[in-house]
Amino acid sequence: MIQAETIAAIATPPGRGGIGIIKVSGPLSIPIAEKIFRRNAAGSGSESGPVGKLKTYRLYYGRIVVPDSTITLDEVLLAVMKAPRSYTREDVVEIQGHAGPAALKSILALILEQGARLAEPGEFTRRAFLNGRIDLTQAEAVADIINARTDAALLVAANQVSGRLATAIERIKTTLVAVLAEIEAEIDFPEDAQGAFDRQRAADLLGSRVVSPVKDLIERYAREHLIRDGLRIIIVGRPNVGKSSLLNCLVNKDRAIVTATPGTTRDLIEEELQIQGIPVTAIDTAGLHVTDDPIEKIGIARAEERMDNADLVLFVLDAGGPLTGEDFRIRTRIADKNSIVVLNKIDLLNGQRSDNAVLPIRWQNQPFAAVSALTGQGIPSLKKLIVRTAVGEMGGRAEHAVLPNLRHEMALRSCLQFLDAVCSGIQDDAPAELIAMDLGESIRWLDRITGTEPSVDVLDQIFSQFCIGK
Ligand SMILES: Nc1nc2c(ncn2[C@@H]2O[C@H](COP(=O)(O)OP(=O)(O)OP(=O)(O)O)[C@@H](O)[C@H]2O)c(=O)[nH]1
Ligand SMILES: [Mg+2]
Repeated sequence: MIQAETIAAIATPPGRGGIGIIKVSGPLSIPIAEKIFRRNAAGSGSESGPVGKLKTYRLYYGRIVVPDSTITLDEVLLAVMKAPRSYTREDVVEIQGHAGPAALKSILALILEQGARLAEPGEFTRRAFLNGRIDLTQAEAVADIINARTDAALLVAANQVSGRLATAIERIKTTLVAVLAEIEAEIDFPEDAQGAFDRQRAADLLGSRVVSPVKDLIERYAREHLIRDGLRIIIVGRPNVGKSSLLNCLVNKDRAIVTATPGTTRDLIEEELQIQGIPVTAIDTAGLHVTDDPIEKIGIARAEERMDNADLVLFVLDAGGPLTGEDFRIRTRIADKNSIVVLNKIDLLNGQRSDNAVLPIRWQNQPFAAVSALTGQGIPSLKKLIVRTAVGEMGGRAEHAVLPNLRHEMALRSCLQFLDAVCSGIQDDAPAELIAMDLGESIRWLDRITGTEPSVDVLDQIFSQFCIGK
């Protein structure tokens, strides 16, 4: 399904850099390159052969020129990758030029003038999918590689690009298709196929080769999706308990201003860190309390707003003094949130009181950590607790390297519903036609994961998350 239109885009991030790359894909890519590329230095002798004669997968040195003029836009390296052996399976031309805000844009503009159009986000990868080079899970993994924030996330994505998830899905599907074939034989040729569909055997096969691997995948999503999607934690507490100090301690740098004056932090401060390979976004907030200060009020409103879409709340208390009414109010505010009580400043206790003696009894059966943001005491345990509270105990993680995303997980759940129907149909001796229908539905849900017959909506949704030029 080769597309008629030729698309082009700058594939490297904006800004200044050593080199930048422009990608062109489609039927016009080679003719356009022929018009604008010259394989010689400016002012030197004759022009070399047409670009169509260039060998595929080789870099050629030359210039980008404005056709019918003496204007040279840039000195470049150019590569031609001929269909079908290219990223999109179409003719692809890649031009490496100097990366500056103006340089690449002027080459791109020239290419567009010659009949290409600007590529949409993810359109190169979309073509790779539409032309059958990769399945949908592999296309999604390309975006995951680009977005990976930690080594563990990258490992998962890289494995998915090679098709590990698609292979796992195909394996499950093979069993389903075999069982469906047996049922259909019984439906179509009831006399000949006597005994072809052994219900007990089918039930066993579905249980071990289909239902349990599907459940495994769903469970893996639940346990490990944060490796890819990241974890958002928000640090809250009344003024001066050491929230900003805690943020600095977690990210290991002097990021937020810390002073002995309550009300130091007014805005949200966001920093990235990683804990056990999980990308974590930590947000420090303004101390929550009743105040007339208009700036603080805005800060507090922002903190409250962010609290609602955080995965985990770190509720900080000050071990240097008794709990206050403010602490109790915040405690009520976050009652329905996934939270950890962090008792800070335990260095002030001097071993006089036990760490959590200051906590009322009923607070104690929730995740709790005693730390000192000043000395770093207790921070490693807090980090472990953060992961445990957010994800539970993680298994082998990235080594499994098959990790469904939310879209896959939803399809797997639907598949599982039909599988349940199939299994109870077999048990209750339901008519073969009914069982076959449910089997067919369960197969269709698996097909949606790899994208055998995807809807345009699904494709738009997936590829719009890409950047332009990929
Ligand atoms: N002894 C001791 N002092 C700490 C510790 N953590 C923070 N402090 C001190 O407590 C004071 C307040 O710290 P911040 O980190 O600014 O507190 P905050 O909760 O961000 O305060 P606001 O932004 O005003 O809400 C500073 O003087 C810190 O040095 C700790 O673990 N031990
Ligand atoms: Mg602060």
